[in-house]
Amino acid sequence: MNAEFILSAAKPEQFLKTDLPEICFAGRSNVGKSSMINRILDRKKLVKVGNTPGKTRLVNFFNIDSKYIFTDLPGYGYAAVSKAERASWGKLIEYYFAHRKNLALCVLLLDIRRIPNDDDMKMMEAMKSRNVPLIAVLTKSDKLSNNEKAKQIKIISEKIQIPKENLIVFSSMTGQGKKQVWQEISKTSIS
Ligand SMILES: Nc1nc2c(ncn2[C@@H]2O[C@H](COP(=O)(O)OP(=O)(O)OP(=O)(O)O)[C@@H](O)[C@H]2O)c(=O)[nH]1
Ligand SMILES: [Mg+2]
Repeated sequence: MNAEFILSAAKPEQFLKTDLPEICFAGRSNVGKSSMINRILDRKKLVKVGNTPGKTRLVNFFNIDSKYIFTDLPGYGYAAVSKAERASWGKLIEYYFAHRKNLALCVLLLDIRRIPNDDDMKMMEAMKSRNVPLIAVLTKSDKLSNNEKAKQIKIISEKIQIPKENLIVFSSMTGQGKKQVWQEISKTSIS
């Protein structure tokens, strides 16, 4: 599979112009968005992975086999971000979900170890405001024991009101969940 970085956008005018079905990845800063994209494409360094949270500040567009566009959205909830930056992030995201015509699938990433917070719930609402499928992916599953995982899956499922069976448990380290993610992606189309 050919995966290629196309462009980074700091403002809506710079968003990629395309008719391909687009899959967006969003979640808290440091949740593992960039790592997930690398992992499902089997490309170690296609997307920069940060040691410092808040690494991805721009909307990054990738062309996947001229079949899909993957969009890595900038993370939210990073404390050391100025008010102005937060506001510009908000505008960018709002615009993205309001106007992205080719949006075909939203992927909400949640750290399996955390209870989704207000920011996560707001992101989910933004995604739901569009009538496109939404999948919730619980990242960093390698960090928990099976017991702890089961507990967290239940808590998160109740909080975000998505049945447990529909949550995708994922690890960029082990590749767990990769197949399920591709199953969802391959169902996408733009109506
Ligand atoms: N153990 C483990 N670590 C992970 C996993 N996914 C990501 N990480 C680590 O978590 C940190 C953040 O990962 P990124 O992929 O940069 O996260 P991001 O969501 O893109 O972060 P921002 O771009 O800052 O919003 C990095 O140190 C990754 O190596 C995972 O599945 N398992
Ligand atoms: Mg990132």
